[in-house]
Amino acid sequence: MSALTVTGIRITPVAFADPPLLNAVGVHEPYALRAVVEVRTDSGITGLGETYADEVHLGKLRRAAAALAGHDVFALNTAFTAVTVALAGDTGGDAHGLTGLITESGTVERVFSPFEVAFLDIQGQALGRPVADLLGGAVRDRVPFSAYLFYKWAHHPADPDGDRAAGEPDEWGEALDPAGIVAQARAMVDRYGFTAIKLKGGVFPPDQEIEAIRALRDEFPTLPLRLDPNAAWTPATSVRVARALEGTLEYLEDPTPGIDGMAEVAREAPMPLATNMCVVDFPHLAPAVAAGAVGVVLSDHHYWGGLHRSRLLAGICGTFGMGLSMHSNSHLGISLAAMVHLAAATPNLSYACDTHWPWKTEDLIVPGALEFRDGSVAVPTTPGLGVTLDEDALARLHEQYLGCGIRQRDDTAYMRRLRPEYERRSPRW
Ligand code: GKR
Ligand code: MG
Repeated sequence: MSALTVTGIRITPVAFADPPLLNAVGVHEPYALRAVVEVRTDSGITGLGETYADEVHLGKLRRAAAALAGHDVFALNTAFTAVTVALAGDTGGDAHGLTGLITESGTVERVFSPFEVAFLDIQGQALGRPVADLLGGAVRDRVPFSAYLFYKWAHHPADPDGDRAAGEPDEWGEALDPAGIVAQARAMVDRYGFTAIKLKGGVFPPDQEIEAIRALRDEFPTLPLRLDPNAAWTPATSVRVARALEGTLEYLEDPTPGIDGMAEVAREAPMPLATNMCVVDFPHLAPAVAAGAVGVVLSDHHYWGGLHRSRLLAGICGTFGMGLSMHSNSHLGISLAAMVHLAAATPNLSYACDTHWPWKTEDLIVPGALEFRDGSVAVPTTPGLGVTLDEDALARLHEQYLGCGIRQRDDTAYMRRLRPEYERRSPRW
Protein backbone atom coordinates (compact mmCIF):
# COMPACT_ATOMS: atom_id res chain seq x y z
CA MET A 1 0.00 0.00 0.00
CA SER A 2 1.32 3.47 -0.82
CA ALA A 3 1.93 5.94 1.98
CA LEU A 4 -1.12 7.80 3.23
CA THR A 5 0.08 11.33 3.84
CA VAL A 6 -1.75 14.32 5.21
CA THR A 7 -2.63 16.88 2.54
CA GLY A 8 -4.87 19.12 4.65
CA ILE A 9 -6.51 19.44 8.04
CA ARG A 10 -9.70 21.39 8.68
CA ILE A 11 -10.65 22.33 12.25
CA THR A 12 -14.24 23.49 12.69
CA PRO A 13 -15.58 24.73 16.04
CA VAL A 14 -19.25 23.93 16.61
CA ALA A 15 -21.81 24.67 19.31
CA PHE A 16 -24.75 22.47 20.26
CA ALA A 17 -27.63 23.11 22.62
CA ASP A 18 -26.99 21.96 26.19
CA PRO A 19 -29.47 21.89 29.10
CA PRO A 20 -28.83 23.70 32.41
CA LEU A 21 -27.03 20.83 34.15
CA LEU A 22 -25.71 21.72 37.61
CA ASN A 23 -22.33 20.72 38.94
CA ALA A 24 -19.83 21.65 41.64
CA VAL A 25 -18.61 24.74 39.76
CA GLY A 26 -21.85 26.17 38.36
CA VAL A 27 -24.19 25.27 35.55
CA HIS A 28 -23.84 24.28 31.92
CA GLU A 29 -24.27 27.16 29.49
CA PRO A 30 -26.96 27.09 26.76
CA TYR A 31 -24.40 25.72 24.28
CA ALA A 32 -21.52 23.26 24.62
CA LEU A 33 -18.52 23.68 22.32
CA ARG A 34 -16.66 21.02 20.35
CA ALA A 35 -14.11 21.09 17.54
CA VAL A 36 -14.30 18.73 14.59
CA VAL A 37 -10.98 17.72 13.07
CA GLU A 38 -11.02 16.49 9.46
CA VAL A 39 -7.72 15.11 8.18
CA ARG A 40 -7.45 14.72 4.39
CA THR A 41 -4.91 12.47 2.71
CA ASP A 42 -3.38 12.10 -0.74
CA SER A 43 -5.40 8.90 -1.16
CA GLY A 44 -8.65 10.85 -0.94
CA ILE A 45 -9.55 9.28 2.42
CA THR A 46 -10.61 11.70 5.16
CA GLY A 47 -10.46 10.86 8.87
CA LEU A 48 -12.44 12.42 11.73
CA GLY A 49 -11.63 13.49 15.27
CA GLU A 50 -13.55 15.48 17.90
CA THR A 51 -12.24 17.49 20.83
CA TYR A 52 -12.74 20.55 23.06
CA ALA A 53 -13.18 23.92 21.37
CA ASP A 54 -12.21 26.50 23.96
CA GLU A 55 -10.47 29.30 22.07
CA VAL A 56 -7.01 28.64 23.51
CA HIS A 57 -7.32 24.96 22.66
CA LEU A 58 -8.32 25.84 19.09
CA GLY A 59 -5.09 27.83 18.71
CA LYS A 60 -3.08 24.82 19.86
CA LEU A 61 -4.97 22.51 17.50
CA ARG A 62 -4.12 24.80 14.59
CA ARG A 63 -0.41 24.81 15.52
CA ALA A 64 -0.42 21.03 15.77
CA ALA A 65 -2.25 20.73 12.44
CA ALA A 66 0.46 22.80 10.76
CA ALA A 67 3.12 20.51 12.26
CA LEU A 68 1.34 17.42 10.90
CA ALA A 69 1.14 18.57 7.28
CA GLY A 70 2.67 15.94 4.99
CA HIS A 71 2.79 13.34 7.78
CA ASP A 72 2.26 9.62 7.17
CA VAL A 73 -0.92 8.63 9.05
CA PHE A 74 0.65 5.33 10.14
CA ALA A 75 3.55 7.17 11.83
CA LEU A 76 1.77 7.89 15.09
CA ASN A 77 4.95 8.01 17.18
CA THR A 78 6.59 10.72 15.11
CA ALA A 79 3.25 12.54 14.89
CA PHE A 80 3.21 12.66 18.69
CA THR A 81 6.76 14.03 18.66
CA ALA A 82 5.83 16.63 16.05
CA VAL A 83 2.95 17.85 18.23
CA THR A 84 5.21 17.83 21.32
CA VAL A 85 7.74 20.05 19.52
CA ALA A 86 5.03 22.34 18.15
CA LEU A 87 3.64 22.92 21.65
CA ALA A 88 6.93 23.13 23.58
CA GLY A 89 6.50 25.17 26.74
CA ASP A 90 2.72 25.32 26.45
CA THR A 91 0.48 24.61 29.42
CA GLY A 92 -3.23 25.06 29.98
CA GLY A 93 -5.21 26.41 32.90
CA ASP A 94 -8.05 24.48 34.50
CA ALA A 95 -10.51 27.12 33.33
CA HIS A 96 -13.66 25.22 34.18
CA GLY A 97 -12.41 23.67 37.41
CA LEU A 98 -13.31 20.07 36.56
CA THR A 99 -10.18 18.80 34.89
CA GLY A 100 -7.34 19.24 37.36
CA LEU A 101 -4.14 21.10 36.46
CA ILE A 102 -3.16 20.83 32.80
CA THR A 103 0.63 20.45 32.59
CA GLU A 104 2.83 20.74 29.50
CA SER A 105 2.66 16.98 28.91
CA GLY A 106 -1.09 16.98 29.51
CA THR A 107 -1.47 19.76 26.95
CA VAL A 108 0.30 17.66 24.32
CA GLU A 109 -1.88 14.63 25.15
CA ARG A 110 -5.11 16.56 24.71
CA VAL A 111 -4.02 18.35 21.53
CA PHE A 112 -2.64 15.19 19.90
CA SER A 113 -5.72 13.07 20.64
CA PRO A 114 -8.18 14.15 17.87
CA PHE A 115 -5.46 13.87 15.23
CA GLU A 116 -4.56 10.37 16.39
CA VAL A 117 -8.24 9.38 16.24
CA ALA A 118 -8.52 10.83 12.72
CA PHE A 119 -5.31 9.04 11.65
CA LEU A 120 -6.75 5.76 12.97
CA ASP A 121 -10.01 6.43 11.14
CA ILE A 122 -7.98 6.80 7.92
CA GLN A 123 -5.90 3.69 8.63
CA GLY A 124 -9.06 1.68 9.20
CA GLN A 125 -10.74 2.94 6.05
CA ALA A 126 -7.61 2.20 4.01
CA LEU A 127 -7.36 -1.33 5.43
CA GLY A 128 -11.09 -2.01 5.41
CA ARG A 129 -11.03 -2.70 9.18
CA PRO A 130 -12.79 -1.03 12.13
CA VAL A 131 -10.65 1.06 14.48
CA ALA A 132 -11.12 -1.52 17.27
CA ASP A 133 -9.14 -3.96 15.10
CA LEU A 134 -6.22 -1.51 15.01
CA LEU A 135 -6.22 -1.49 18.82
CA GLY A 136 -5.82 -5.23 19.14
CA GLY A 137 -9.35 -6.22 18.32
CA ALA A 138 -12.69 -5.95 20.09
CA VAL A 139 -13.14 -8.17 23.15
CA ARG A 140 -16.83 -7.22 23.37
CA ASP A 141 -19.27 -6.43 20.60
CA ARG A 142 -21.33 -4.00 22.68
CA VAL A 143 -20.06 -1.34 25.08
CA PRO A 144 -22.17 -0.64 28.17
CA PHE A 145 -22.71 2.95 29.34
CA SER A 146 -24.12 4.38 32.56
CA ALA A 147 -27.05 6.75 32.95
CA TYR A 148 -25.46 10.08 33.83
CA LEU A 149 -27.86 11.97 36.10
CA PHE A 150 -27.60 15.67 36.83
CA TYR A 151 -29.40 18.02 39.15
CA LYS A 152 -30.88 20.52 36.75
CA TRP A 153 -33.22 23.40 36.24
CA ALA A 154 -36.27 22.93 34.02
CA HIS A 155 -34.86 25.39 31.48
CA HIS A 156 -32.20 28.04 30.99
CA PRO A 157 -33.28 31.25 32.75
CA ALA A 158 -33.35 34.61 30.98
CA ASP A 159 -29.87 36.14 31.01
CA PRO A 160 -29.94 39.39 33.01
CA ASP A 161 -26.87 40.74 31.14
CA GLY A 162 -28.00 39.98 27.65
CA ASP A 163 -30.99 39.78 25.42
CA ARG A 164 -31.41 36.02 25.68
CA ALA A 165 -34.90 35.14 26.83
CA ALA A 166 -35.56 32.18 29.10
CA GLY A 167 -35.37 28.85 27.29
CA GLU A 168 -38.23 26.44 26.88
CA PRO A 169 -38.48 23.63 29.45
CA ASP A 170 -36.68 20.59 28.04
CA GLU A 171 -38.01 17.07 27.93
CA TRP A 172 -36.25 16.05 31.17
CA GLY A 173 -37.72 18.75 33.39
CA GLU A 174 -36.43 19.95 36.73
CA ALA A 175 -34.43 17.73 39.10
CA LEU A 176 -33.49 19.45 42.35
CA ASP A 177 -34.29 16.83 44.98
CA PRO A 178 -34.28 13.02 45.39
CA ALA A 179 -37.71 12.63 43.78
CA GLY A 180 -36.60 14.65 40.75
CA ILE A 181 -33.41 12.61 40.43
CA VAL A 182 -35.30 9.33 40.65
CA ALA A 183 -37.78 10.51 38.00
CA GLN A 184 -34.90 11.50 35.73
CA ALA A 185 -33.21 8.14 36.28
CA ARG A 186 -36.42 6.27 35.57
CA ALA A 187 -36.93 8.16 32.30
CA MET A 188 -33.32 7.64 31.24
CA VAL A 189 -33.23 3.94 32.14
CA ASP A 190 -36.58 3.33 30.45
CA ARG A 191 -35.48 5.09 27.28
CA TYR A 192 -31.93 3.77 26.96
CA GLY A 193 -31.88 0.63 29.10
CA PHE A 194 -28.84 1.72 31.13
CA THR A 195 -27.56 -0.88 33.58
CA ALA A 196 -25.54 1.45 35.83
CA ILE A 197 -26.25 4.94 37.20
CA LYS A 198 -23.99 7.88 38.02
CA LEU A 199 -25.17 10.99 39.85
CA LYS A 200 -23.25 14.21 39.34
CA GLY A 201 -23.08 15.63 42.87
CA GLY A 202 -21.29 18.50 44.58
CA VAL A 203 -24.37 20.66 44.02
CA PHE A 204 -26.31 20.38 47.28
CA PRO A 205 -25.10 19.76 50.84
CA PRO A 206 -23.86 16.17 51.06
CA ASP A 207 -26.74 14.87 53.17
CA GLN A 208 -29.17 15.76 50.38
CA GLU A 209 -27.03 13.87 47.88
CA ILE A 210 -26.84 10.87 50.23
CA GLU A 211 -30.65 10.93 50.27
CA ALA A 212 -30.74 11.03 46.47
CA ILE A 213 -28.47 7.98 46.27
CA ARG A 214 -30.63 6.13 48.80
CA ALA A 215 -33.73 7.00 46.79
CA LEU A 216 -32.03 5.65 43.66
CA ARG A 217 -31.12 2.46 45.52
CA ASP A 218 -34.77 2.02 46.57
CA GLU A 219 -35.97 2.53 43.00
CA PHE A 220 -33.22 0.44 41.35
CA PRO A 221 -32.25 -2.24 43.89
CA THR A 222 -29.78 -4.02 41.62
CA LEU A 223 -28.14 -1.35 39.45
CA PRO A 224 -24.58 -0.26 40.33
CA LEU A 225 -24.58 3.37 41.56
CA ARG A 226 -21.85 6.04 41.57
CA LEU A 227 -21.68 9.54 43.02
CA ASP A 228 -19.29 12.23 41.72
CA PRO A 229 -19.15 15.54 43.63
CA ASN A 230 -16.11 16.80 41.65
CA ALA A 231 -13.95 17.40 44.74
CA ALA A 232 -16.60 19.45 46.58
CA TRP A 233 -15.94 17.89 49.98
CA THR A 234 -13.19 17.97 52.60
CA PRO A 235 -11.57 14.64 53.44
CA ALA A 236 -13.60 14.49 56.69
CA THR A 237 -16.89 15.08 54.85
CA SER A 238 -15.88 12.55 52.21
CA VAL A 239 -15.24 9.86 54.83
CA ARG A 240 -18.57 10.61 56.48
CA VAL A 241 -20.44 10.30 53.15
CA ALA A 242 -18.50 7.18 52.18
CA ARG A 243 -19.44 5.49 55.46
CA ALA A 244 -23.07 6.56 55.10
CA LEU A 245 -23.19 4.97 51.66
CA GLU A 246 -21.36 1.76 52.53
CA GLY A 247 -22.75 -1.10 50.45
CA THR A 248 -24.57 1.33 48.14
CA LEU A 249 -21.92 2.68 45.74
CA GLU A 250 -19.74 0.69 43.36
CA TYR A 251 -17.31 3.60 43.54
CA LEU A 252 -17.16 7.13 44.90
CA GLU A 253 -15.69 9.51 42.33
CA ASP A 254 -13.43 12.45 43.26
CA PRO A 255 -14.92 13.23 46.66
CA THR A 256 -12.06 15.57 47.59
CA PRO A 257 -9.26 17.51 45.84
CA GLY A 258 -5.76 16.19 45.25
CA ILE A 259 -3.87 12.92 45.56
CA ASP A 260 -3.09 13.41 49.27
CA GLY A 261 -6.71 14.18 50.14
CA MET A 262 -7.95 11.23 48.10
CA ALA A 263 -5.42 8.95 49.85
CA GLU A 264 -6.65 10.13 53.24
CA VAL A 265 -10.24 9.29 52.26
CA ALA A 266 -9.28 6.01 50.57
CA ARG A 267 -7.79 4.73 53.85
CA GLU A 268 -11.23 4.99 55.51
CA ALA A 269 -13.75 4.60 52.69
CA PRO A 270 -15.47 1.23 52.40
CA MET A 271 -15.73 1.49 48.60
CA PRO A 272 -13.07 2.22 45.93
CA LEU A 273 -12.41 5.84 45.04
CA ALA A 274 -12.38 6.75 41.36
CA THR A 275 -10.94 9.83 39.68
CA ASN A 276 -10.91 11.95 36.59
CA MET A 277 -9.47 14.91 38.51
CA CYS A 278 -6.34 13.95 40.46
CA VAL A 279 -4.94 11.49 37.91
CA VAL A 280 -5.32 13.08 34.48
CA ASP A 281 -1.89 12.52 32.97
CA PHE A 282 0.86 9.87 33.06
CA PRO A 283 3.08 11.70 35.61
CA HIS A 284 0.20 11.57 38.14
CA LEU A 285 0.10 7.78 38.17
CA ALA A 286 3.22 7.00 40.20
CA PRO A 287 2.38 9.34 43.12
CA ALA A 288 -1.25 8.19 43.11
CA VAL A 289 -0.21 4.53 43.24
CA ALA A 290 2.40 5.21 45.93
CA ALA A 291 -0.18 7.01 48.07
CA GLY A 292 -2.91 4.40 47.50
CA ALA A 293 -5.18 7.29 46.49
CA VAL A 294 -7.24 5.73 43.74
CA GLY A 295 -8.96 2.40 43.15
CA VAL A 296 -10.38 3.22 39.71
CA VAL A 297 -9.01 5.57 37.05
CA LEU A 298 -11.48 7.09 34.63
CA SER A 299 -9.76 7.07 31.28
CA ASP A 300 -10.70 9.59 28.60
CA HIS A 301 -8.99 9.45 25.23
CA HIS A 302 -9.57 13.20 24.77
CA TYR A 303 -6.91 13.97 27.37
CA TRP A 304 -4.98 10.71 27.66
CA GLY A 305 -3.40 11.27 24.24
CA GLY A 306 -5.79 9.29 22.05
CA LEU A 307 -6.73 5.64 21.76
CA HIS A 308 -3.32 3.92 21.82
CA ARG A 309 -2.14 5.95 24.79
CA SER A 310 -5.43 5.22 26.61
CA ARG A 311 -4.63 1.54 26.16
CA LEU A 312 -1.22 2.26 27.67
CA LEU A 313 -3.05 3.76 30.64
CA ALA A 314 -5.20 0.63 30.80
CA GLY A 315 -2.06 -1.52 30.99
CA ILE A 316 -0.64 0.58 33.80
CA CYS A 317 -3.91 0.36 35.74
CA GLY A 318 -3.88 -3.41 35.28
CA THR A 319 -0.28 -3.64 36.45
CA PHE A 320 -0.99 -1.76 39.66
CA GLY A 321 -4.28 -3.42 40.42
CA MET A 322 -6.41 -0.36 39.72
CA GLY A 323 -9.78 -0.60 38.01
CA LEU A 324 -10.57 1.30 34.83
CA SER A 325 -13.70 3.17 33.86
CA MET A 326 -14.34 5.90 31.27
CA HIS A 327 -15.06 9.59 31.75
CA SER A 328 -17.14 11.83 29.53
CA ASN A 329 -17.79 15.50 28.87
CA SER A 330 -20.56 16.91 26.67
CA HIS A 331 -19.76 15.34 23.29
CA LEU A 332 -21.04 14.45 19.84
CA GLY A 333 -21.04 11.32 17.71
CA ILE A 334 -17.43 11.29 16.51
CA SER A 335 -16.29 11.17 20.13
CA LEU A 336 -18.82 8.46 20.96
CA ALA A 337 -17.53 6.33 18.08
CA ALA A 338 -13.95 6.68 19.33
CA MET A 339 -15.03 5.88 22.91
CA VAL A 340 -16.86 2.76 21.74
CA HIS A 341 -13.93 1.42 19.69
CA LEU A 342 -11.52 2.07 22.56
CA ALA A 343 -13.76 0.50 25.20
CA ALA A 344 -14.35 -2.52 22.96
CA ALA A 345 -10.61 -3.08 22.62
CA THR A 346 -9.71 -2.54 26.30
CA PRO A 347 -10.14 -5.87 28.11
CA ASN A 348 -9.80 -4.48 31.64
CA LEU A 349 -12.36 -1.70 31.16
CA SER A 350 -14.79 -3.40 33.46
CA TYR A 351 -17.26 -0.63 34.35
CA ALA A 352 -20.05 0.88 32.26
CA CYS A 353 -18.63 4.03 30.63
CA ASP A 354 -19.88 7.56 31.27
CA THR A 355 -21.60 9.47 28.49
CA HIS A 356 -23.44 12.79 28.26
CA TRP A 357 -25.21 11.46 25.13
CA PRO A 358 -28.83 11.65 26.41
CA TRP A 359 -28.46 15.36 27.16
CA LYS A 360 -27.93 16.54 23.61
CA THR A 361 -30.54 17.14 20.96
CA GLU A 362 -28.23 17.82 18.01
CA ASP A 363 -25.39 15.98 16.27
CA LEU A 364 -23.26 16.15 13.17
CA ILE A 365 -22.90 12.52 12.14
CA VAL A 366 -25.28 10.74 9.79
CA PRO A 367 -27.77 8.99 12.14
CA GLY A 368 -27.92 5.24 12.53
CA ALA A 369 -24.30 4.20 13.15
CA LEU A 370 -24.45 4.42 16.95
CA GLU A 371 -27.62 3.41 18.76
CA PHE A 372 -28.20 2.81 22.46
CA ARG A 373 -30.00 -0.42 23.21
CA ASP A 374 -30.12 -2.16 26.59
CA GLY A 375 -27.75 0.54 27.87
CA SER A 376 -25.04 -0.29 25.39
CA VAL A 377 -23.80 0.65 21.93
CA ALA A 378 -22.83 -1.94 19.30
CA VAL A 379 -19.23 -1.59 18.17
CA PRO A 380 -19.25 -0.48 14.51
CA THR A 381 -17.86 -3.17 12.24
CA THR A 382 -17.51 -0.95 9.18
CA PRO A 383 -14.06 0.42 8.25
CA GLY A 384 -12.51 3.17 10.41
CA LEU A 385 -14.61 4.81 13.11
CA GLY A 386 -17.73 3.81 11.23
CA VAL A 387 -19.35 7.27 11.34
CA THR A 388 -19.95 9.76 8.51
CA LEU A 389 -19.95 13.51 8.88
CA ASP A 390 -23.21 15.23 7.90
CA GLU A 391 -21.84 18.31 6.12
CA ASP A 392 -25.09 20.27 6.48
CA ALA A 393 -25.25 19.58 10.20
CA LEU A 394 -21.60 20.58 10.56
CA ALA A 395 -22.30 23.89 8.80
CA ARG A 396 -25.38 24.50 10.96
CA LEU A 397 -23.58 23.81 14.24
CA HIS A 398 -20.67 25.98 13.10
CA GLU A 399 -23.09 28.84 12.42
CA GLN A 400 -24.48 28.25 15.88
CA TYR A 401 -20.94 28.53 17.25
CA LEU A 402 -20.40 31.81 15.44
CA GLY A 403 -23.66 33.21 16.76
CA CYS A 404 -23.73 31.90 20.33
CA GLY A 405 -20.96 34.13 21.67
CA ILE A 406 -19.46 31.40 23.89
CA ARG A 407 -15.74 30.95 23.28
CA GLN A 408 -14.73 29.07 26.42
CA ARG A 409 -16.70 26.80 28.71
CA ASP A 410 -17.24 28.66 31.97
CA ASP A 411 -19.97 27.14 34.13
CA THR A 412 -19.05 29.42 37.04
CA ALA A 413 -19.25 32.71 35.13
CA TYR A 414 -22.62 31.67 33.68
CA MET A 415 -23.93 30.79 37.15
CA ARG A 416 -22.65 34.10 38.53
CA ARG A 417 -24.44 36.07 35.84
CA LEU A 418 -27.67 34.37 36.90
CA ARG A 419 -26.98 34.18 40.65
CA PRO A 420 -24.41 36.91 41.49
CA GLU A 421 -23.91 35.61 45.04
CA TYR A 422 -22.57 32.24 43.75
CA GLU A 423 -18.98 31.44 44.71
CA ARG A 424 -16.80 28.64 43.38
CA ARG A 425 -15.16 26.70 46.22
CA SER A 426 -13.37 23.37 46.37
CA PRO A 427 -13.91 21.89 48.86
CA ARG A 428 -17.23 23.57 49.65
CA TRP A 429 -18.49 21.28 52.43
O1 GKR B 1 -20.61 17.86 32.53
O2 GKR B 1 -20.73 19.07 34.31
C1 GKR B 1 -20.28 18.11 33.66
C2 GKR B 1 -19.32 17.18 34.35
O3 GKR B 1 -19.04 17.63 35.65
C3 GKR B 1 -18.05 17.06 33.56
O4 GKR B 1 -17.61 18.29 33.17
C4 GKR B 1 -16.98 16.36 34.32
O5 GKR B 1 -15.76 16.56 33.69
O6 GKR B 1 -18.27 14.45 33.83
C5 GKR B 1 -17.14 14.89 34.36
C6 GKR B 1 -16.75 14.19 35.62
O7 GKR B 1 -16.97 13.02 35.69
O8 GKR B 1 -16.18 14.80 36.51
MG1 MG C 1 -15.81 12.81 37.52
